[in-house]
Amino acid sequence: MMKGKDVLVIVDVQNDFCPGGALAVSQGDLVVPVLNRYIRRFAEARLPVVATRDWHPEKTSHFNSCGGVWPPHCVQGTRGAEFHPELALPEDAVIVSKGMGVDEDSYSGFQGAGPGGTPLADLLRQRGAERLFVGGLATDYCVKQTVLDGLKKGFQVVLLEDAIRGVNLKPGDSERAVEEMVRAGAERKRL
Ligand code: VGL
Ligand code: ZN
Repeated sequence: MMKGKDVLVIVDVQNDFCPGGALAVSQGDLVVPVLNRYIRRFAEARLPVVATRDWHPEKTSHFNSCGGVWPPHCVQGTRGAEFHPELALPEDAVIVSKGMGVDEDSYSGFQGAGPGGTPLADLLRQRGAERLFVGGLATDYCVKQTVLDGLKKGFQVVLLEDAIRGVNLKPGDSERAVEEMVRAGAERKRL
């Protein structure tokens, strides 16, 4: 099932996207126990774990307070921007931050950077990644864009279907997002 060149990519499992948060995704917290099982498997196999985070400044055109569509969320340094407290990230998980600009949406983890400002694609290539296992929040935004970019950049992608939840601004957005990812070449998988 997993092999040497696999990397687990956990997208934006942050308090603000979970129930009670500023941009809560319905049942967003339910991805946590599923992802924790993948984290354990990857850690036992000594395979890398990457966690992306939405990491916004206080003022950004991404927020409805500045002309965007979203209520302010995941502001750098706030509790809402922290990873869900039960997400059991390994010590050596690579954290990738995105959405730091004042004039960008940056839904894709591939628009983000890790330690030293290294872009996600470079971090993955440095680790020999060939296949990405992707789960997290939100299906119809950051998960979708991260999966589509990963495929464009030549990675195989396994979409962890029971470890994703969507915003669904319009009913059905998440289902359509999954279809789009599969059409683009993602493989779907459940625990
Ligand atoms: C996201 C909406 C706004 C996401 C981030 O992580 O999917 N969605 N910012
Ligand atoms: Zn955001």
